[in-house]
Amino acid sequence: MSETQRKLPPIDLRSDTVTQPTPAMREAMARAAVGDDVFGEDPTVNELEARTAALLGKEAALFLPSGTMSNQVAIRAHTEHGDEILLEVSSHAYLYEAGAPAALSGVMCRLIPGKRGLFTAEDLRAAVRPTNMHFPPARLLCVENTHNQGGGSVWPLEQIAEVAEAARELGLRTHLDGARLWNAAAAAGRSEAEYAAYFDSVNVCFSKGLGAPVGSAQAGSAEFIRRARRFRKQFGGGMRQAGILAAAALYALERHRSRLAEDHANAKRLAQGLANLPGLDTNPAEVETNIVLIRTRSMPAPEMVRRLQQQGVLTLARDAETIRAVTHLQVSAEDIDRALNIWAEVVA
Ligand code: TLP
Repeated sequence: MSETQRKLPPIDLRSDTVTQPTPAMREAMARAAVGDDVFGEDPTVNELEARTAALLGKEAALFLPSGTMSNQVAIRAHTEHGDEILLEVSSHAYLYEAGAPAALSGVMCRLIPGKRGLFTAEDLRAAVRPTNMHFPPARLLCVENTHNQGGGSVWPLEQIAEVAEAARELGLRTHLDGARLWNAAAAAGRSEAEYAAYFDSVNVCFSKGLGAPVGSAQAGSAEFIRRARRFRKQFGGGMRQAGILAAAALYALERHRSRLAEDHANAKRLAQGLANLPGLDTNPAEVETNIVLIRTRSMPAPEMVRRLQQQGVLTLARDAETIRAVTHLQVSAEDIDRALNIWAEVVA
């Protein structure tokens, strides 16, 4: 390691969840008017909920502590115990939420095979079982956009329309895990509301690409959000003077939503650089947003992650042969170039 590299802070590409609130965001948090949100009296939370509902073109929204709770409150509010929900095989709500659909909602998960997290109306139809006393009733379809395990893949709006139409014909309710819907909208040149229009409920996260420290929101009809609010309380997510957190989310919506294209350009820059290195498989054409998947041929992914970390580049091993790198607010183009230099040393 060179002397200059040793002195520089690490480049953290593990996730877009690692961002630190900026000084201006902290000031907005300190200034926030607050009240008891369980009583509905926090003006800043109320403002954030109204703003999120308007952005997504829904009647109402609900502020929640995390994307996981937001997805799971949606699943609980849409279903009864013993129902079946349909999700893509590598979706976050199925893979990475600690078994919550079974534990909290008592539902069966039926998995839809996908390509980079996306599937077709035909795939959905093939997965839904007919109405029959022996089968759990299929109740809810969950879609993820962008798709995390798909490498930040973006659903074309037309494909969403076809899948949503099939879901309607099959009598399914629909939920969108839009933890990174902001990124999808920016990349597709669509509004978040255009995507949200196809779903009964939508989760969005403020603590990923937007850079707020905490918080997600769920949007839907006023009636659905009333029901979701009860389950948020039941799951222990009723917060009190949460306006301090909502202020960060509002700040992030105003100031950071418009800069996501920078993260996408940096992810592309990283993928293009990595594509030129030996022993790695990266496809820059598949990098649509802020997530880069890198297949490691020369050594196991966890070993490469360890060596990169020693040199000040933090990444995550997704599995034995794939590394995930995510760009965000606190990663610059210069950081990407520095990371590429270090990566070149590691594979050499
Ligand atoms: N994803 C995190 C980890 O949990 C893997 C990450 O680093 O990407 N939906 C999607 C699509 C997500 O990617 C995540 C978080 C969530 C939901 C859950 O959000 P949180 O972490 O706020 O519970």
